[in-house]
Amino acid sequence: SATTVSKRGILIVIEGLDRSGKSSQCQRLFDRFQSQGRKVRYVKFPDRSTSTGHMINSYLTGQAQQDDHSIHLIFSANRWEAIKSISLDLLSGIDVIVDRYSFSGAVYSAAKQNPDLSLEWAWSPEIGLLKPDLLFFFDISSADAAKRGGYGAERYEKEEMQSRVRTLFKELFARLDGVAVHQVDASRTMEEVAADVLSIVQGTTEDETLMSSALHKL
Ligand code: FDM
Ligand code: MG
Repeated sequence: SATTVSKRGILIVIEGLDRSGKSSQCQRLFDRFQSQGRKVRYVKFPDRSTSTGHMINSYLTGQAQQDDHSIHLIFSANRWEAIKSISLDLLSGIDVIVDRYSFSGAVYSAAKQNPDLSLEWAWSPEIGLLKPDLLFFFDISSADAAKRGGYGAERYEKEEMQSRVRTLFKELFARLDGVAVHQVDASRTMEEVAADVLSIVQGTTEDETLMSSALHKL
């Protein structure tokens, strides 16, 4: 007459620069989990399919202009509108793999060098979102990243910007309490990176707590 309580899913986040291989590794991990029979969902931020996502897409492709603060909050809203569904999935035992999250949100905006937009300010709207159970930072120099086929035409896809983003990622991770980061050397081959990611994922035991905790202030 034992009651079976199914374990919740784990929230895995991969962060990094453009061209660091995040999306390929998320896809690999997703396929791997599926082939193991795990229930898994893949989420990418920004989610360009929603109405906030349309605004973000127009901004990134240069079709629309936005105040720096305003677009920042829209990126954050794009996560907040998804978080209920993510937490319900986690509670029902689905693992969720997330390609970019709050950390990108804070550092890309802070990297714009708008003196009114500090890293602290940029982090604030993320407070209260779910904390990842497992956080990866794919580290690659902006020069090595640029060698991978060059940057595209979207806003932020410039080497100078990417280099500031990389510095800010490291600053943010150093300053955040209670968020453990697994830094992965993303300049290596897909296979080497995948092997690293997998060994870290396999070494992670499911959290016994019912829900993951929240992101806190800087
Ligand atoms: N980006 C991404 C932000 O500026 N804020 C955010 O909150 C997020 C999630 O948008 F340059 C930036 C990072 C990148 C651009 O992301 C589009 P993708 O991963 O290249 O689609
Ligand atoms: Mg991109």
